[in-house]
Amino acid sequence: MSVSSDRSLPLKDLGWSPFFQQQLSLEEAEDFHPARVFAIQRTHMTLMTEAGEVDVNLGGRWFQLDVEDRPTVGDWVLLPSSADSINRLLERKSLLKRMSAGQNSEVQLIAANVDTLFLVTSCNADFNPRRLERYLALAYDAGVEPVVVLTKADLADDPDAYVDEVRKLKADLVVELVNALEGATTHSLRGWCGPGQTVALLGSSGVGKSTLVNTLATTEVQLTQEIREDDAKGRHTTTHRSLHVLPDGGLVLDSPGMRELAIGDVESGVQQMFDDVEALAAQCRFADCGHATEPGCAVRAAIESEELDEDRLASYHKLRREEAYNTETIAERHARNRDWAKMVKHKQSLSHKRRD
Ligand SMILES: Nc1nc2c(ncn2[C@@H]2O[C@H](COP(=O)(O)OP(=O)(O)OP(=O)(O)O)[C@@H](O)[C@H]2O)c(=O)[nH]1
Ligand SMILES: [Mg+2]
Ligand SMILES: [Zn+2]
Repeated sequence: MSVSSDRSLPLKDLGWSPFFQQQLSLEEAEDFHPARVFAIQRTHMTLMTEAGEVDVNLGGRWFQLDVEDRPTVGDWVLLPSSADSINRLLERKSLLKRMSAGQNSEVQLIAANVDTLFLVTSCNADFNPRRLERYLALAYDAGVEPVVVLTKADLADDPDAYVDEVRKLKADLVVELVNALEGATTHSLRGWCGPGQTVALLGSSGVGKSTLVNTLATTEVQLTQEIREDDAKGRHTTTHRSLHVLPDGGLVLDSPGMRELAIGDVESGVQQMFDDVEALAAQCRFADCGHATEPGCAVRAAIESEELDEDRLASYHKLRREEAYNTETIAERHARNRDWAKMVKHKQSLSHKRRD
């Protein structure tokens, strides 16, 4: 095991807390070192321990497990003193996940044990309230506090108009307007970056996630690149997720820009995002009201009185449908895997019997 000890930190500054400590047996506490996953590239993992950085290989057995049972960035794992592979994964405080894009969509883990999610979007063509709703549903479902960070305030004619748009999405939503290149304007973000606190940055390519990480770290830890001039789109500069320790404590997780965010298995997140619509729906005359042409529909009434936005209702329907569809797909796949595992076991026991 090779440990580079130039950056050693007490465990609690890496986010360790009683929640994790109490998961260890007495033997485990003696024989293993807790380590936090700082980056994963294919089978190569960069871990941070009290003694410094450790590189290990993620053995093949992990890839036979369900996606959710494999380590992801931000996870805590146990590392034996002698070996160069990890022993086990500790239970997570929070887990951010999405569905992969495309036909055969699968759950993908984004990050574990995150305290705050910076939803980064810029005051230009990237800005999209409907997309923000998806990101917010993801955060609410994981029980992670979302903060909408609007970058490139310095380039916009009327940056406050963007803040107003975000505030319409949900009452009490925290919004911060920054120039990610400038330390002074990002000062407001430091409140979420105290020692041992983990902040993850998510958003499209080119919005300034890595720029923000560099400014918060006060040094260039991540590569950044100019966006395309014609359509303001980024160039997918960051290619894998990684955690970074800030000089004043706090950990930030930079991630590659997302092309689209498909959601699944986040029903409660969608409900929390649209709790205003859900409250109206509870007043409809029919419990199974589709909020279309039914009499006594409180949702339609709210649209007519302009208390509720038509776009917001459409968005609610769309996210609910997508969420339900993907959740069902996940459940079906789990059932299929279970059946398959049963079949394999059965065949194995038959061949054992034959040998006996
Ligand atoms: N003027 C200004 N430029 C910014 C701001 N934030 C980011 N930029 C610029 O936007 C470009 C893209 O920034 P990055 O930090 O590489 O974007 P990213 O979100 O990390 O992009 P990916 O890694 O591709 O996902 C760079 O040229 C930055 O200098 C800002 O607040 N103001
Ligand atoms: Mg980047
Ligand atoms: Zn209704």
